Amino acid sequence: MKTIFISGATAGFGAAMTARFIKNGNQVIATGRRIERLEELKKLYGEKIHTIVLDIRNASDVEKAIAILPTQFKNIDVLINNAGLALGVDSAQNAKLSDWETVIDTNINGVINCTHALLPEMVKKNNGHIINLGSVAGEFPYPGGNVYGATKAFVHQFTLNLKADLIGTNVRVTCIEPGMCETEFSAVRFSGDQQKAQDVYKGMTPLSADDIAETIEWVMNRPAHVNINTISLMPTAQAFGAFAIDRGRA
Ligand code: NDP
Ligand code: 8X3
Repeated sequence: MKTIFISGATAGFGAAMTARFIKNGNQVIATGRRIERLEELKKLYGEKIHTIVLDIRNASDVEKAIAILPTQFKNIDVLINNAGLALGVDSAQNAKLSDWETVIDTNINGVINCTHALLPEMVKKNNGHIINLGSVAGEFPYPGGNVYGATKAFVHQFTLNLKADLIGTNVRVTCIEPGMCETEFSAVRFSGDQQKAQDVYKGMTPLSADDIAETIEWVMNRPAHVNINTISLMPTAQAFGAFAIDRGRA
């Protein structure tokens, strides 16, 4: 039985992980900003879950929430830095600065806030696993990916740099880097426009949130001497494109 802290358990990957991990005998600290969704999770999972209304962008709120965990949930085995978002697909020259700031604040500051709050205790007890949600967008550029992809490149490199620092301990670190997966991600990216969000997955089979949860469960349950550094996965129906060439102005 593991105690697993999940940022962003109110939707998508986080909700799928919560369901799968509890079903398979673990307990979960589920966090997110939407209180009504957290209340639903509490109703569903009872004593197996501790819910916290938490905006991971706020470092002192993160620290406080961890400091006052109930005894049953204090001994955290796994931190899953899952909460994150993209806003828009505008070209960099047309993007809103406030959107970029929100994405950086969530995908970078949120990850370092949770990591900073939980890592020292993992090192002290010489046991723990930090699993970060990167993206194929952190490796492969695409139009409109600008700051979102850059934050995921941060997550990738931060994971590997943690691994470098953690040599000599039993603390493990992993970056999971999915491609297209149908969750609320696109609805958030398109500011609630459900039609645009659905069109992203039209005519193809995307990954499901449970595909990601199952992969993370596998990573988490490797023997203690095995560290999975990164996993990149995408739908069979997704692939890479050719370079774009500007031929109009020669
Ligand atoms: P969803 O939009 O379905 O879920 C995102 C979760 O993050 C929600 O639970 C949301 O909860 C939480 N969240 C967002 N901002 C904050 C915040 N400031 N503080 C706390 N929680 C927050 O997206 P996915 O499940 O698809 O995405 C999960 C992760 O996977 C993200 O990091 C995303 O970038 C990454 N990813 C997604 C892919 C996809 O195609 N879906 C592919 C590759 C990576 P609430 O709103 O209640 O706070
Ligand atoms: C989300 C996947 O391809 O929309 O990280 O950027 S993608």
